[in-house]
Amino acid sequence: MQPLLFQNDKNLWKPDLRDGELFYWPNFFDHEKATSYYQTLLETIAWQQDPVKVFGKIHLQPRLTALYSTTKKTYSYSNLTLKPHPMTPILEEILEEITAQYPHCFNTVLLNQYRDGKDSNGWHADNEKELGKHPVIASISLGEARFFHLKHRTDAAQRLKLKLEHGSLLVMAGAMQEFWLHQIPKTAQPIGPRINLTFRKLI
Ligand code: MD6
Ligand code: FE
Repeated sequence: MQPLLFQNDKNLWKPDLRDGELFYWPNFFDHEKATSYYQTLLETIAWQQDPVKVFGKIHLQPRLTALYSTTKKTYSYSNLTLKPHPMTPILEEILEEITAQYPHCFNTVLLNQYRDGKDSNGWHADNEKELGKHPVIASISLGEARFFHLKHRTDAAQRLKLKLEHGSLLVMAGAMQEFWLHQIPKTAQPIGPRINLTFRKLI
């Protein structure tokens, strides 16, 4: 582990990475608040499981998703076009808390629900045109902790694994989406659900 810096009473871990910026606050929300958000989101978000095409074959995505936005713009990724739901008060509240820590004009949130260890999210970068050149993405994790893997696209020595804890905030910025890939791998552990919210700015 690299050293911890302190900012606004919350531990910040900021590794010195080549070609990108990553910020991680493990205890962004206290346990009780994180649990309350987790329960509400599990019950109230319009979760869906979308089909995706992988090597020409149609599968269901190995997780549930939902898109919420202050705009009516659609968001396309993995050959999918998602039409957003309007933002809800709880999502607005989480968004305000994030921007108090990391000011940025996020307008859209993509939610993922990993129902158990078999659900996953394969190697990808969030580099869709609608996000602009060097997007800032803020990610909240709730529920079961899962490993998050990062690897540089061309420099095999640059790899990173971190455990995304209940109530944590991760921000990726700078050239991260241009030069790095990330994933949530499957795990054989018998584990419960995890919810992830990634706030973005759709242009
Ligand atoms: C997840 N997160 O944590 C998936 N992408 O379940 C992401 O794919 C992600 O956490 C961009 C920025 C932050 C993220
Ligand atoms: Fe991502």
